[in-house]
Amino acid sequence: MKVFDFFFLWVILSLLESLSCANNSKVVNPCCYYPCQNSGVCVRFGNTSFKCDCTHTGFYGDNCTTPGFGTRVYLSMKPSSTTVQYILSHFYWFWDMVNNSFLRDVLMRLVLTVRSTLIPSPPTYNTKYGYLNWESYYNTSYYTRILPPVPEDCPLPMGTKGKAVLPEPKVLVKRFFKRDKFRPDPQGTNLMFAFMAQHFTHQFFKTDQQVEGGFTKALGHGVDASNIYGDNLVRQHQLRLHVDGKLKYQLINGEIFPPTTDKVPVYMQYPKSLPPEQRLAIGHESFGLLPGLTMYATIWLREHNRVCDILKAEHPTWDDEQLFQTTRLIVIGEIMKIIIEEYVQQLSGYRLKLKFDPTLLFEEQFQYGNRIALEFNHLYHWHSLMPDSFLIDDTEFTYSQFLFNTSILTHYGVEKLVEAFSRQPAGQIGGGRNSHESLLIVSEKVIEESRMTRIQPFNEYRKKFNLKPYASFSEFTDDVEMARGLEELYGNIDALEFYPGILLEKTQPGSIFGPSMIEMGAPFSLKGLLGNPICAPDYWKPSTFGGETGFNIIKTSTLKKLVCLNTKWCPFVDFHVPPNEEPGQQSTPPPEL
Ligand code: ACD
Repeated sequence: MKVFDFFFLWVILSLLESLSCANNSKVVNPCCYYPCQNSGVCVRFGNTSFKCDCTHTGFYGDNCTTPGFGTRVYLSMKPSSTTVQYILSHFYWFWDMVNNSFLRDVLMRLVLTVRSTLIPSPPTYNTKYGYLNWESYYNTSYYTRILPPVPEDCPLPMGTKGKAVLPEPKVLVKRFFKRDKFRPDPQGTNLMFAFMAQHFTHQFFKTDQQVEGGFTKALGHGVDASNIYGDNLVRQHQLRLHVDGKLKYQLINGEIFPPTTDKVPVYMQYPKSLPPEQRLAIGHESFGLLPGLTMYATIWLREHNRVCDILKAEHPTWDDEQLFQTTRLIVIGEIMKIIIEEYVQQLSGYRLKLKFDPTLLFEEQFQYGNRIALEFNHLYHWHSLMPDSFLIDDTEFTYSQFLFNTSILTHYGVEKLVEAFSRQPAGQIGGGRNSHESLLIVSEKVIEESRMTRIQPFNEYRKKFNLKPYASFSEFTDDVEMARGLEELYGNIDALEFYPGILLEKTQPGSIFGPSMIEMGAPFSLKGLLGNPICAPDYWKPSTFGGETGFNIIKTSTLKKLVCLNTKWCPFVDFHVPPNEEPGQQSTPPPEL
């Protein structure tokens, strides 16, 4: 072949190749249409083909839309989630009866199993991998994902629907999240709850900001009390007294408070201007931010040391290590008891009395273990709980007076803070337009992160959690201005993002948030709580907790006991604002041990 012929052939081939590339670039990845329903898995074949894997979904057909016989029967009998919510939150007389009978256990077991089966276990996807693989399972530094990321090669940011450019996060939060006038939660949730939410969730939501891509620093993936003991062994040992299993502390007027960083030099995030004697050293490095968090840190520190004394009295031969480790397990159990029976109870608005009893699952198919999901982290951004200012003992604190002000705790003491936070209403979480201006930046960051991590549209999550996708923005919200604004910015309801979707959705009448928050939040929560190792049959027995005494501390734990067994006087304490009454009236002496 002559050089000229060779050159000619090369030009032709290059032309053909670039033509075929141009054609390929127009080929849309079929999985960008989210063609597989009912949890079917989309797998791309060749350029333009796909298959839905419907295995174990109960459906079959090209798009997993045809129910099998069993599924058809189940679906025809299954009440809608709205009906279930309605029944659970009405008919007092009926629930009074149920709560005092064996039916309480039957229904609680049903709640736990139905909710938990919606969470894949072992976990599946993560931000890097939209398909199953070993790395994704094995590398616990990732948050897991319930739905895979939007494929990288989709023509539009949310797949194939909506606008080519997503709305500016700043615009979204300013128009739809910003508070005009404080809207209290109609369920009566208070700041004691709001600070518990923040204190509790930061043990398992700890996004690694140093690296992009959905990573977490909270490797316990659940309730491990790392917010009290630190998220690594070095920090834990710095915080420990190494005597009788206890944590280090300082005494102020004879009362226990966390030590300061000049004595216990753990890394804490404080402004440079804060003097060393005001820098409290706590398990979680950011808990110096709010007096509500340092208050809870103090309560748990006192509780830990109180339980150590009880264990030591029964086990004088135990060394520091065994006292510490066993106390930690008891504290984890107490947290879970209070969270399920009081905190989730308050959120749910249910008349069914929720119960923390791991034995309910012993005869059921249930996988112990948990992996925190990125979607759970996003939906749990409940900053609208925060008020416009903080009222303590008739003094009003603005945000700038409140933030990083650790002297509020040491000046007023735990009792007065508990009383104040239990009396002050928190904001309604859902429905939008209820976030204090200074917190809008957090929502902005969540939206940015959700784009970087390519979280699928809100309607895809509605389907995943067995809810009907919204057909329009006016169905999604009754706020006409918001519906119009979202339509203009997103162009299509199927392109609405997950985070704005779950937080702006219209709330049920008299409810703290919309139905999607309950239907998506509950499975993550209950699987996360009951999947904790202490709930497994080999752990859930007296010996794990040092005997019946320790086991009973867990089984009888309440928020009121947690506070009042660790304070000089017993303030009004609840996750709910008090019924109309004069301040101070409900304060009582501490309960008996
Ligand atoms: C149910 C019970 C009621 C559920 C009500 C609301 C759920 C909504 C959001 C999540 C709520 C609380 C989260 C609490 C604990 C999280 C624990 C995570 C542990 C890793 O209807 O099922």
